[in-house]
Amino acid sequence: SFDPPSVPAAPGPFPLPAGQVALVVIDMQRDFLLPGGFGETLGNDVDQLAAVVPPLQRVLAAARDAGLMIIHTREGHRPDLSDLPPAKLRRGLPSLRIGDQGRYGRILIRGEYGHDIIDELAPLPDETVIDKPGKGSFYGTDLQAILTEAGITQLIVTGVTTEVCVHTTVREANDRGYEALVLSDCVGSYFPEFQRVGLDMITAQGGIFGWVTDSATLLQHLS
Ligand code: TIU
Repeated sequence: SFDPPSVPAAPGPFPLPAGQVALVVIDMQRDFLLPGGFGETLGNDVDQLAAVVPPLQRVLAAARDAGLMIIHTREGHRPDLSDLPPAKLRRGLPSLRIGDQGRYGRILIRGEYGHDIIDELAPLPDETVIDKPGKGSFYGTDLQAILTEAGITQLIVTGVTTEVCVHTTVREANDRGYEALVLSDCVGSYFPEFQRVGLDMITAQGGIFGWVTDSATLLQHLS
């Protein structure tokens, strides 16, 4: 019998059928990773996310070499804020709100320097960039249509933050019938305990909404 390629993961092997796998890089934007961006205005220590960049650079390079579809997402809003629900604008006690002028342009607004992806992980011209108004990558976007058109069934999910946009995206993907593998060292949280528990939540109950492995294990099995 013929077994499709797979990669060791928790709670079990994650299938990597040829031509059906995409790498998803979530919200690796200056607004979340650099001081002076949206993440810091919310009161977070952005240094917590820096460790994700080197392993994610290696995975992105390997995925490009392997010919995987590459999808980058960016959380943000139209300059006129017409896609920003008042409830999201009002949320929390940030030092600057979405749309306010910050160090890198207007906070979380499309077209601004801070909204774009960090130089280390800049998309190539033939890669897909999804602009999303929410935490999930499916809500309010054409991601599902793009995946269907490309025949993708398996998502390798990376980016920030683990318990917010990564979780929301993986849960949305699971409910839509996709299988999602989260790379533990390629996702990051501002909160170490949320990173640990966020990963545990995915694989508990027999993998209730996904799989988890690390970048070194994936790189050994990506060809
Ligand atoms: N605040 C936080 O942890 N995350 C977000 O607001 N968005 C993403 O996770 N991208």
